[in-house]
Amino acid sequence: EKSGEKRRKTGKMGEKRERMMKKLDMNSDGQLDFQEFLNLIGGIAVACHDSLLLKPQNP
Ligand SMILES: [Ca+2]
Repeated sequence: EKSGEKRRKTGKMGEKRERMMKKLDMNSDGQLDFQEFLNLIGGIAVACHDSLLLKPQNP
């Protein structure tokens, strides 16, 4: 029963994570190096920056 729970946990979540990894893992070594990590952070920063720009600076 415990192993079944573990399998369920790695199922959908693992798939989603794997897909994200493939997108971020540019040299396909299965892990994020510093440059790939920066791309992830950069993407988040751009998304935050865009959402900040949508807010009116002077109400
Ligand atoms: Ca990599």
